[in-house]
Amino acid sequence: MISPRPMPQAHDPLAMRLSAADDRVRLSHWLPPQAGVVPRVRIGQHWVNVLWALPLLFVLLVIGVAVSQALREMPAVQGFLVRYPGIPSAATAVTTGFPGWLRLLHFLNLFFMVFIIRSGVQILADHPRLYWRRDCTPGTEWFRFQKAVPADRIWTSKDDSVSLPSWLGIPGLRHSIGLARWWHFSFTLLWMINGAAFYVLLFTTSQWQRLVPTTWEVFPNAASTALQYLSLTFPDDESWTRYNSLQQLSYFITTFIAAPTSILTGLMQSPAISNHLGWFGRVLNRQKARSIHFIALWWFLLFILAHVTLVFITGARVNLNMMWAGVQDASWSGFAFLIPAMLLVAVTWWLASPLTLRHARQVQRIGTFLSWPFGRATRSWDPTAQLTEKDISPHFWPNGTMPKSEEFDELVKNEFADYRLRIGGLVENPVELSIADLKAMPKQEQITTHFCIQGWSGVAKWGGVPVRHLLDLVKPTAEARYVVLYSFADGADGGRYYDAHSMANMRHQLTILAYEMNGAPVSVLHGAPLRLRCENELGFKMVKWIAAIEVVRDYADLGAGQGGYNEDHEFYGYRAPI
Ligand SMILES: Nc1nc2c(c(=O)[nH]1)N[C@H]1C(S)=C(S)[C@@H](COP(=O)(O)O)O[C@H]1N2
Ligand SMILES: [Mo]
Repeated sequence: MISPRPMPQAHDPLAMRLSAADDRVRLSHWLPPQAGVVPRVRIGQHWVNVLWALPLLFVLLVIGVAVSQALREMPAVQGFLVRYPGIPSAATAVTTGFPGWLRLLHFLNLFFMVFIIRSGVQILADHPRLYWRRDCTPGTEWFRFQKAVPADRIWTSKDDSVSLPSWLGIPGLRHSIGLARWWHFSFTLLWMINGAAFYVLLFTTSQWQRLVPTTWEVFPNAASTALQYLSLTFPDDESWTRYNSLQQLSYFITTFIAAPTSILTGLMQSPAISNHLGWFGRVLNRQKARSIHFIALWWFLLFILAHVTLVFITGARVNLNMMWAGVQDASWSGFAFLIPAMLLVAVTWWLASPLTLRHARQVQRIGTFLSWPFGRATRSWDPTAQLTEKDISPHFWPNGTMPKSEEFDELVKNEFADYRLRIGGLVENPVELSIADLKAMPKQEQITTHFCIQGWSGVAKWGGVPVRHLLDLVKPTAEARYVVLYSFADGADGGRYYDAHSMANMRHQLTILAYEMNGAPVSVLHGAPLRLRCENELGFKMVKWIAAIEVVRDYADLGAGQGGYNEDHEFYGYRAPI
C-alpha cells in the first residue's frame, strides 16, 4: 500500500537560520578547554586543598598502627580479642563455594562501575561545585574544583565548566555532559539489572549469608578485625566459607546501602521526579542529592581501594582463585580469568573517550535507546511542586549564549514595544502578538525549581502566559505534534538556538511563556522579552529570548534533526526529564 506523501512543510523563516551539526565532536567547534583547580573543601570560611588528606591519612595510619599495637599489649584487649576473634561463632558457613554466577556478576559489576564512575566525574566537571542548599549561591558550596565565581562580570554556568583528562572523564572534553550522561545512564541501567540479578540469586541461594550479618556480634567482631589489621597481625582467614565481620559489614554497606543510595540520589536530581515528589523533593533537594551521590562515590572509591589492597596483601593467589576461578587452592587458575578480564577493562577504558568523540551521534542514539526505561518511567511524573516566596533563590545562575544582533538591540532599546511574537506553522489561526497582547491574556504565576543539565538548580517565581491558552488561540491542526521555539540568540557553535517540545508538554498546567521573574520583568540576561518554563524538563529545553513559535508535524527536518540546538550540537536527549 502506498501512503500519500505529506507535502513538505514550509517553515518559519527562522528555520533558515538553523545550522547543521556534525555527527562527531570537532574540537575546533567545541568550547575551548579550561583547567579546574585541585579540589578544595570549605571548612568555615577556609578552602582547604584535599591533597592535605594524603599526609594526614598517612600520619593517622601510622599512629593507628602504633596505638593498636600498644592496645594489644593490654590484658583487657587480649580478652576482647579472644572473646571476639573477628567472626561471630553464630555466623553460618557457606559451603557451596563461589558459584559461576557470583563470579560473573562480580566482574560485570566492576566493569560497569568503571564507566559509571568515569562518566559521573565528567558530569560533575560540568558544574564543579557541590552545595547542600538548592539555590547554588556562589560561596555557599562545600566542595569545588574551580576558582571562586568572579564577581565583576557575568559568569555563566557554561563558563564555569572544566576539562578533565580523557583517561579520567568520558569523553574528557569540557562541557561534554551530553555524551557523558549517555554513558552514565546506559551503564547504570546495566548495573541495576546486574545488581537486581545479584540480589535475587543471593537470596535464592545460601550466598546471602556471606554478606548479611545475622547477629549483633558483628559489631564487636568488626572492631576486633579492624584492630587486628591495624596492628598488622592479620586475623585468621576463612573467606572461602565466611567473611570476617569487618569484611561482611563493608560488603553489606556497599551492596545494600551505598548502591541503593546512589540510585535514589541519582534519580532525585531529575526535574520530573523531584518536582513531582512534593515534600520529599524539597527535603532531598537536588543539591543534597548531588552531594550525597558524590559521598557515595567516595565510599565506593575507598571501598575499592581497601578491598583490592586487602585481596593482594592477605594471600593474593588464594584470594584471586576464589573469586575468579571459584576454587580454593594455591594454583594459578584465578589469573586465567583475572588477566583477560583486566585486559578487557583496560582496552575498553582506553577506547571509551576517543570512540565517543568520533561516534558522538551513535553514542547519543544508543544512549537514547538504553536510557529509554528512565524516560518512560518519568513520563507520567507530572511536576506539581510549587514552592513559596521564602524559597526563592538569592542567586540564579545564568546560562547560555546571549543574543548579539542589531535587531535584538533595537528591541531592547524600545523596551520591547516593537516586539511581536509570531506563532504559526500547522495552525488554523496564525498570530503575531505584542507584549501588551500577551499581558492582556490570563496570567499565571508559579514558584518552581530550575534544573540545569549541568547540575545547578535555583528557585524563582515566574509570571507569564500559559502556552495552552496560546495553543487554543492559534488552533493547531490535526497533524500538529510538536511545538518549536526559536530564539533571537545563536547557540554557542553558530546557528539559531531552538528547541522542540511535544504538544502534551506544551499543554501542561505549568508550561508558560514567562515575561516576569520574581515579580519584575524578565531581565535580558534571563531571557527577555519571553522565555519558556516547562517544569518537567531540564533547563536547556527552556528557550530564552523567544522570537517565534512554530507548530510542526516533525522536527527531523530542522537543524540536524535531533529536536533542538543542544540535541543537534551537544548530543543531548530530545526528552530530558532526568
Ligand atoms: N536561546 C537560548 N536559550 C537558552 C539557552 C541558550 O543558550 N540559548 N540555555 C539554556 C540553558 S542550558 C539553561 S540552564 C537556561 C538558563 O536560564 P537562565 O539563564 O535564566 O538561568 O536557559 C536555556 N535557554
Ligand atoms: Mo542548562
